[in-house]
Amino acid sequence: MSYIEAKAKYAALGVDTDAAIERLKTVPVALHCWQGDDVRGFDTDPTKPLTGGIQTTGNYPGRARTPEELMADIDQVIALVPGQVKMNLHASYAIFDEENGGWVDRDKLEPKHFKKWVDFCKERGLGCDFNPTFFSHPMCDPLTLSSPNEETRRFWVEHGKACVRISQYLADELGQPCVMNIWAGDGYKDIPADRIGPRLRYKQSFDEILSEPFDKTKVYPCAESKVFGIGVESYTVGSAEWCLKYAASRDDCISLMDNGHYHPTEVVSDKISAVLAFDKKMALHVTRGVRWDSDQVVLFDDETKEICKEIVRCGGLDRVFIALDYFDASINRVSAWVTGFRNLQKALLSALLEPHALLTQLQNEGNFTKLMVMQEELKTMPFGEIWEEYCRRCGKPLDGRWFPMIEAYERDVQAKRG
Ligand code: RNT
Ligand code: ZN
Repeated sequence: MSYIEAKAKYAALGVDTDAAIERLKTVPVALHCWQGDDVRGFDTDPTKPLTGGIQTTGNYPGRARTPEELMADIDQVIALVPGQVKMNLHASYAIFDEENGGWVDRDKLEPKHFKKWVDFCKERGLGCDFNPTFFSHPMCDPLTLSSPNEETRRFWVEHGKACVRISQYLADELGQPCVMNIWAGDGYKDIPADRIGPRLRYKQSFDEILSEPFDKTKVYPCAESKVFGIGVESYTVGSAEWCLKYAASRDDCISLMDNGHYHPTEVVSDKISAVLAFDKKMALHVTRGVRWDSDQVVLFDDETKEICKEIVRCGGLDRVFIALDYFDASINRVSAWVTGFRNLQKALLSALLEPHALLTQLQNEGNFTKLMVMQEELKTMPFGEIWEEYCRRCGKPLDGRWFPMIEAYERDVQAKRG
């Protein structure tokens, strides 16, 4: 079947495939820098384990070890994915050199430590999101923003404020909004004696961080919740309720939902409309948890598709900041990045190709029989033809054509890394 024939099949349902393709081209999806080096960053000893309840598993060769290697790998990803890429950095990816005075600790970070990333983004026409890094650092005691130790808490508040200034710098330099996501793995392995103390200190710390001036039309702070982490099984300070309530309490902070951060039978696809019924904007981390928040590569699977359908159906393409968040160290890391990014694009495109008005009408008429039949038949529409056309119009390789390039890159570049 050709694109023309597939387009006609969709047109018969009232769906304009050209419009879907053009719309998707304009939707930014944030590419997480941390898939390339197993969340290690450049500001601490790379041999120390990750902390904060997150873990990478696997030791596939070819991890990026320097900013140059990471940027080269990101260029490979950009070459192989259709759609509008936006960068997403963690503070731990600050680049220190002689020119900017060398290493400083996280509470002393400045925009100049991200100048090379700004240059990288400018050369490629990308915006950039940002994340303070409240893990994998000697000042985690192990708590950070909720620590009862005032010296620890202050250090992390100062880090958060520095990150507000850096986020403002990224937004100003790149001319695109900067989503600044606050996630800290604060919590306890075992049953706490005091649950409200840490939550009150967490609130105070967020308030202090957000007291740093920023332009609310350009910088979007978020609170990312979590149900539990490895070693933090019994209690998480920044729980779902805490984060929703915190975001609701101010006009300059939004909710970020990571679909690995809920009980296994809960789905983020059902939560998006609940948040958008109240808030103008929200943010997502799209990942894939297998039995736990294992942060595996995003697939073109049911929940990813359902999340994207909800974004489209809620009119959320301009309201939901979409970011990827996974880290698999057991397969080629560039391939992992590309696979997840392309799958999210596929899910967004297939969501844009659904006759939402028609399906909603069936629901409202109570015609659940026909609704089920239509929903099922949509699954065998010639989506692959539209996807190929989208890749062609973005000037990016079709399925089947990009993986050989990864194999060549692995052989010529990644395999030569120590
Ligand atoms: C951890 C959170 C968080 C991190 C990144 C590295 O469970 O999902 O978003 O994955 O900040
Ligand atoms: Zn996340």
